[in-house]
Amino acid sequence: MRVTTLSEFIVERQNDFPFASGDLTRLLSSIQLASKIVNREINRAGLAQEILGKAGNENIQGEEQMKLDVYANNQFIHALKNQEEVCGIGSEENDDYLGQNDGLPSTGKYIVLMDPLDGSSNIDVNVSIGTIFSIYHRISPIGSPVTLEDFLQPGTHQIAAGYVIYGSSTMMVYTTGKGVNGFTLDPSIGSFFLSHPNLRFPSSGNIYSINEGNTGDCPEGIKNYLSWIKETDKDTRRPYSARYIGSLVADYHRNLLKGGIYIYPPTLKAPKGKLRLLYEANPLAFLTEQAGGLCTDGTQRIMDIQPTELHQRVPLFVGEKGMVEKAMGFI
Ligand code: P6P
Repeated sequence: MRVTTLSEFIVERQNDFPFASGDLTRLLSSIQLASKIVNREINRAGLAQEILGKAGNENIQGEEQMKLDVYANNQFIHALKNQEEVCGIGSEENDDYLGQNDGLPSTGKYIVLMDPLDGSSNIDVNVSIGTIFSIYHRISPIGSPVTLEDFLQPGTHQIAAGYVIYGSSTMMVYTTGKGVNGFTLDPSIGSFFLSHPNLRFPSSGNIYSINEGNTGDCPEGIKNYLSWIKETDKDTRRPYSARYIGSLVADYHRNLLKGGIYIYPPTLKAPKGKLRLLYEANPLAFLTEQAGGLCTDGTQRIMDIQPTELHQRVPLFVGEKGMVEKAMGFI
């Protein structure tokens, strides 16, 4: 079978875009580059912290040791700035969006929203973590300063979305609206290779991912659903299997490959859920629908939600279509 690298794939697929001038190609390639740099730092984080913790707060190059999520944020911002295609960046790590005052060109056509390193608290215990990104065309005129409205677009306007999972292997999984494809990094070469073409949610899965410790104060319907999935019924593949890593990208990726549902419900502590609409729920929703799944806030399609704030939170029900529909039936 011919082996395709991510770079070749991006170029081959740029023709999916009418009038593609290669700028989305360059944007996706800059994300690829930053993910390789972040991957390298993550893989030595434990080692670096162990050794460098004794040598004071410096890393091997003598630079100030940064928290990895700040490091990842800086790397993705730097890579995106270099491409001149991006006029605005919204990041989980930055209270406000980045625009022309932060060195981004007003001539850029694209908006990028990202969680540069989700689940970073898991690094210290060597659990998989991830980067999540979402790409839009700007709606303000090219050449003008980027505006908040450029970022507050519904998920249906996304032109690309994806994640990088830094796990037992490092993978990039993304869509531009023509299906979902997964690429695995060969660290000995430094290239991502197409390893999971045309990913689809299997309908044979029965994994459910939720923090059961949070469900004491969640809506009654969800408690009833959680009782239903624990009953024994072969025809509906029950009881389901509980798998919850506490790292969104890792839980999502496993459920995409094996079939399952991830739920972060409204709780007393997080009445609107914990996860962020713009750079967690929407990109995963785009991937999910492209992979034949369903992604809602429990009542409506995530991608139909009109955002009102950069960091707004939403409840999240995401995964295999039939499983999500069943869960929604209990709410
Ligand atoms: P809880 C990590 O902090 C995160 O944002 C997601 O990666 C993860 O799925 C979720 O929060 C875990 O939250 O409340 O179960 O610890």
